[in-house]
Amino acid sequence: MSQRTLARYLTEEQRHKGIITNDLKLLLEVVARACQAISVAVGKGALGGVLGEAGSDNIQGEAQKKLDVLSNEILLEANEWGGHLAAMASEEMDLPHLVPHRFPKGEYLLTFDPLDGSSNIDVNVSIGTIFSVLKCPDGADLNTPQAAEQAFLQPGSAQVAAGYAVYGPTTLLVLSVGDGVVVFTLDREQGQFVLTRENVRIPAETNEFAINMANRRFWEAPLRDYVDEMQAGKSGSLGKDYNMRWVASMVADVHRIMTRGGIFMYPLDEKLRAKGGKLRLLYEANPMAFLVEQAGGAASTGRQRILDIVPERLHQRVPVILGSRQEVERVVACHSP
Ligand code: P6P
Repeated sequence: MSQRTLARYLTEEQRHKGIITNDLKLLLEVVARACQAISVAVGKGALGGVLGEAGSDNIQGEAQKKLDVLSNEILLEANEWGGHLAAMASEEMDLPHLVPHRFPKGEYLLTFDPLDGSSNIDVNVSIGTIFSVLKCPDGADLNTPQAAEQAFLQPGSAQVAAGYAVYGPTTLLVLSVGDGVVVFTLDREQGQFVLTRENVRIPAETNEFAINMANRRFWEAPLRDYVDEMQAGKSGSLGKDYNMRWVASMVADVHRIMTRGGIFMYPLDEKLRAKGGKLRLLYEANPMAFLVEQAGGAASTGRQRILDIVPERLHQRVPVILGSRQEVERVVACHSP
């Protein structure tokens, strides 16, 4: 059987399921091509002169890596001209980026973390691009970047598509348009993404958890007690031994969970309480929550379903507990009064 490329998958979804418009198909193909370009830049590393600091900070007050800035520029330039987008928002930009007047505007909004896990770039650990697609509300004020922010403040349940690329031993594109989760592998010789896995399902149970244990002293008691029980293994109340992984690259940790199950936790902790959490809602938590739920998993702040949160700010942060549904539900239950 001939290979099913991304273009063929999207065409067939459009033809048979009627859940993809031409503009959404173009948007996703453009984003995929941008991820291919980012994959090439990431793969060059020191040979491409793209390692190290860019010498600037983003709105998060985080020092930007050269590849953060380059990846952001690749996504902006790729998406400006197609006529499928009204505006974009990125972890690396304070305000939304409006489609320039010289290009037609479309009906979609795109948010992205252009290169997530960039602290891992210089140590050659998997990193990735996370993206989320929303419909632009009718009548949205897109006259200025400041005014355009309001259009993005939609709950994650309003997403029409979400995905991530993971730049690891292979470059993968993991995508959902609301019809389950599929995985494409980049065929570097042909220069296109080829469908390699359909109907991704996250096992409901797991014995593997992902959390940065160095923050234990800052966690709220319910979460701390739960993780202690995971560490207690068979002799504890959970009655089974657990394994732990922490890549410190959300895309890599989430992809492991999409592949074999697990629970990923970046909970609220005392040093982050004022900020609301570590991970950003619009372009990290929401797209990952959409994908995880589409694969049968669950995604919560510990107290609320992530996809139900109505954002108040573009770069709002939230606690994230996501992955195998039974495990997430147990963690949520331990937060219940
Ligand atoms: P820590 C990467 O900077 C990131 O935003 C996520 O990809 C990752 O899960 C988390 O931060 C790692 O945070 O505190 O363990 O370095």
